[in-house]
Amino acid sequence: MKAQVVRSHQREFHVKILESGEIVAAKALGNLLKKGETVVVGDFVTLKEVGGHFEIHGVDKRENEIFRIIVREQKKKVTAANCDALVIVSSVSKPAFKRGILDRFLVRAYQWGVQPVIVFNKMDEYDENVMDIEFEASRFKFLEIDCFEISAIDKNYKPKYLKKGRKELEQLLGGNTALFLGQSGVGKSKAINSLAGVDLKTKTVGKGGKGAHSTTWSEIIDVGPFSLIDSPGIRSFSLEDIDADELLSCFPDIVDIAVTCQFKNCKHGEKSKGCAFKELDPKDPDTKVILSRLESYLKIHEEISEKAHWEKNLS
Ligand SMILES: Nc1nc2c(ncn2[C@@H]2O[C@H](COP(=O)(O)OP(=O)(O)OP(=O)(O)O)[C@@H](O)[C@H]2O)c(=O)[nH]1
Ligand SMILES: [Mg+2]
Ligand SMILES: [Zn+2]
Repeated sequence: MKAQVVRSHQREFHVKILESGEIVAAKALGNLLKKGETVVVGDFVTLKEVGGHFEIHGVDKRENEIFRIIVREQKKKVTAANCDALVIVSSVSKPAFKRGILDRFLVRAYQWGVQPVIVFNKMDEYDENVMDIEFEASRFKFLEIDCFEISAIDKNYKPKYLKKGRKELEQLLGGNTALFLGQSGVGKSKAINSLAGVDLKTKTVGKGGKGAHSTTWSEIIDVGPFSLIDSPGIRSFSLEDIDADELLSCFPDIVDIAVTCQFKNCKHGEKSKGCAFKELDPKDPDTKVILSRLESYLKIHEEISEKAHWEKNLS
């Protein structure tokens, strides 16, 4: 029979039998995990009942994978599969909003091939003097990414700055399996609790505004109208496993302009001759948006190129 993995913990799994909706514990056949293959949350599997126990006998081809390459081991580590949407959560108060981090999560979304949406959380603590949510959301207009403003602790919070809030987010999630991603402490678990009406563990943000980890492994929460996957906050924002040449394709809004630069190998820097980004009309508000995305791109590009250089020097 067919089932979907809804929870994984080391070698133990919980799977949902598709036909009955029943959730049962199952073990994966040893050779399934030995071949370097993994069984992860979201996987559709073939389940067999053997002597009163359930065994996972095979994993279906995945629609997409949430993964990282462990550079040192040249290995791909998959943590979830078959996600319809990636909900990137950021906080507008504590931990402080960081534009660069949001852009880094977006790079991952494009690398994985999963449609991202952005949720600005903790709007009950929003302060216009600290950040400009309208500008931050406008940075994604050329990517056509939906942005939502919510408060995970106040269900009645109505959107004031963007057009979309909790109601629209729930609509978008309808029928989908969405993976929640974001820095530790931004309120992923809290938001899922609030959307799903369940009680996942959350933890108080420490004095420094740095979130303390409280989510340790992934599971799918079946809410009925939609399914949500919580994930531990990512501490390391390193994109070192992404190729410097591959990075541009993870900035679809930048690519369109970059291909019109005079020279194919244009670095898009201050002094780059014939660079299309320098031709943009400084009076056009869209220019500010594009240049701010370019800034992120250049920063990440420099970082991953340096890394490659450093590694080359070692060998
Ligand atoms: N004021 C306010 N606090 C919130 C909101 N959402 C979450 N919090 C608080 O922020 C803290 C962290 O929330 P969590 O949901 O545990 O954060 P997380 O993103 O799941 O963190 P990790 O599991 O560590 O990755 C908790 O103290 C929450 O109560 C919100 O909308 N407004
Ligand atoms: Mg959490
Ligand atoms: Zn250029």
